[in-house]
Amino acid sequence: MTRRALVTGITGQDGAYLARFLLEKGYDVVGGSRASSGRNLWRLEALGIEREVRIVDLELLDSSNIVSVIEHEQPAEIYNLAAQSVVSSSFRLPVLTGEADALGAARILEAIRKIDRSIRFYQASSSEMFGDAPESPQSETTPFRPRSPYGVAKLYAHWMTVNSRNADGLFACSGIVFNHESPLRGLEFVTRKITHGLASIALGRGDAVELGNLDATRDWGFAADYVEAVWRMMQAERSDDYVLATGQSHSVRSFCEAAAEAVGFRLVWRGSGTDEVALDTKTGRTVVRINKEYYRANERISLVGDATKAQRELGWQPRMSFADLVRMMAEEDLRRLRR
Ligand code: NAP
Ligand code: G4F
Repeated sequence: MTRRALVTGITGQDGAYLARFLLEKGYDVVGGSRASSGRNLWRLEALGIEREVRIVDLELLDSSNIVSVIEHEQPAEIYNLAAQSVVSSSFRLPVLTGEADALGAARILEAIRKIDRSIRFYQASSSEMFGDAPESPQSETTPFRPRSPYGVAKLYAHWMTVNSRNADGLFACSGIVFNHESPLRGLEFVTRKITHGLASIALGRGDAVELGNLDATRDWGFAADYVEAVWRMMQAERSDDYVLATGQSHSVRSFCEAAAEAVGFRLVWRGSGTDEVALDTKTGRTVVRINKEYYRANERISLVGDATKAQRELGWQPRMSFADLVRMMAEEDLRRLRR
């Protein structure tokens, strides 16, 4: 019989890649999307799968809606990817972020407990839960010290997932996932902001890209690699938690340099602090400048993951390198902008 999966957050980056992956595995994919945001299907369209998934109204803030979707669809697996996922916004919207990212997961777990305890559950947890971590790299045993309302909300959902497994016996797993990017990444995140911004300048449109902390580092992988690990977690004999990461960290500055090269610029940095700028050596044009608005309060700079457990137990390793990821994103932005 065809296995049915319910993917919350289907309109997001990971929702689109996971839906494509599950369809390739022969799943019947039901995608949850909140009606209130106007159903933006561009990512599913970009992957050519918008007609292959069935979209249902699913709002994380509404328990009764969650219960009726699960009762009606009877999925074998639920992947909870929906979230207010922008860390900087969570400082301005701490309560909404908690409602969606913390209580949203709790609402789904409660519904599973009441409707059908055999439904498998995946929670999209985040490396932001580590926050001011006492060690680097971070693994499943690293203590959590979140430094943003987003990290705090995700930590609640993570512990509810762990508790549902340990206290209630549900199959509930959590991916403690480090940053993963793609051409389908939202423009509010730094990687796509850079590739889209530099591609626009290269095509003669747009002004310098304005960024915050250039020396912030992240462990950046490719989103399509990560959804495979998520699926593997859900097929395991027993549920558990896994860090998903590349183990390599790069700075925002080096992301800029790689993206600039992919669109035909060569960068030279001038000045310091908030006066620092990047010029293209060929044209002398300023292509990156600093805007204090994008500096983040409370940020711990070095987050890098140790995914040894996922490699050992799930046989998973990310495939795409940092250089290939940046080039692919920049080239895809050039292609889209030319169209
Ligand atoms: P994304 O592109 O921002 O997608 C988020 C999805 O959640 C969108 O489909 C959005 O729907 C939906 N959503 C937001 N609020 C909702 C609500 N109240 N009810 C129902 N749906 C709601 O995020 P992503 O990058 O794909 O990430 C997927 C998940 O992994 C998120 O939970 C994120 O926090 C987590 N995560 C991501 C990363 C990463 O690097 N990408 C790393 C660690 C963890 P609309 O289209 O209606 O806005
Ligand atoms: O791209 P970002 O906004 O991603 P962030 O905050 O790490 O969050 C993403 O990854 C998390 C995994 O740990 C997810 F849980 C979360 O949902 C989301 O997908 O920022 C990356 C880094 C930060 O250090 C930030 O301070 O880039 C730095 N940065 C510098 N200038 C900037 C900018 N970030 C953004 N968004 N915009 C800037 O102009």
